Amino acid sequence: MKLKSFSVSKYFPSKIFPKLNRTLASSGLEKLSKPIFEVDNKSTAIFSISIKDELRNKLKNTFSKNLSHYTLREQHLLFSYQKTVSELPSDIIGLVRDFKNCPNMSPVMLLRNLPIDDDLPNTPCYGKYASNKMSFVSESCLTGFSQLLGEIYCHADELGGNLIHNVCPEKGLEVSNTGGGSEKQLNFHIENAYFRFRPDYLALFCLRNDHEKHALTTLIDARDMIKKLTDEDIEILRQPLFSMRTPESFEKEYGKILWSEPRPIISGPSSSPEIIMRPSFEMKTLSQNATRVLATINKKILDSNIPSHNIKLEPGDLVIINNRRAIHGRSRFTPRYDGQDRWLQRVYVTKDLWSARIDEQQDYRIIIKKE
Ligand SMILES: O=C(O)CCC(=O)C(=O)O
Ligand SMILES: [Fe+2]
Repeated sequence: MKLKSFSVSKYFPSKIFPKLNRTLASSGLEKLSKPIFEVDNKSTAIFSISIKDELRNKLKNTFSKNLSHYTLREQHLLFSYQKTVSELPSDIIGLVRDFKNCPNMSPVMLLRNLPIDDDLPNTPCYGKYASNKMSFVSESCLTGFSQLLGEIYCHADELGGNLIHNVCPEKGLEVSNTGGGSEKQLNFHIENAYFRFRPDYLALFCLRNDHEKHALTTLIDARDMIKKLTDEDIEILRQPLFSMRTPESFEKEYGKILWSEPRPIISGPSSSPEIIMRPSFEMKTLSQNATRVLATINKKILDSNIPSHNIKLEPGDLVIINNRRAIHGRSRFTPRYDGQDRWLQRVYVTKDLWSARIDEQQDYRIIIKKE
């Protein structure tokens, strides 16, 4: 059998990813007669891996043995983590580690054709438990892969303090700027810009798409954004002139709107900038120049001058977004509320829970810090 040569440089042109020249440990691939995944790197913003049916079936078999509902949290997380590490070929684990560590790599990773549960119940309400879901294949994929990147956590004050958020259209929230919205597009944002402790990644696993398959998850790479702005505009974005509003999903619990201390929108090296941004109506600007630059960005996004990328999530797709390096959103779609609506499951991932701790904290994965 001819060995398939497999090196990262094949997938990442050296011009774009100069630091990535590690040849993947081919241990997983060279023993196989046919590859069990395929890599597609047409875009520098999204790095996509398609899992072949053979590996999907193996994962499904293993994950269907995870009988811990995610309310039995640590059992569930330990099972999915350990099985993900032991069932995946080292090449895929290597790519996820590169995604985590390499500042030049794509900010978004898409894993396709992962297993989902055979018997899915009706799509639940936004943020509510799917209490009649009796197997945990989707949750295991979501938490297993996410834990290759760090620790999964949630906020006590958001969506009932659940570790896994069911992101589904909810009656009455159609035009809201939340995960429960549908009829209005969800504007570009990072997750939890209001907080100092923010997720490094958010992971979304698709169980159902919308009936008409119109919903698109939208993404902008921060590198693409600053390439399209003048030095003068970027200098303004680097100043702490932008205050972030509490996400709507928290405001119900807080009973009021809060604003963060002023933050810069862009920080760090220009080749790998960090971005903190919400839609304009969820940010207060502290100078006229700051207001003007935001208007410029919004116009450039509308005119497609700043490139955005769309992913039509299919059941079994897992998208992991680096929340420091990309902004994301969602196009509009029409819900039917017939039990078969769009259904994503979401987790927040941090590289380290340490900076979220406060004296009153009871549970290290459930954050109660309000700033
Ligand atoms: O529905 C989507 O595709 C994205 C939703 C989103 O922004 C989120 O859950 O944080
Ligand atoms: Fe989001």
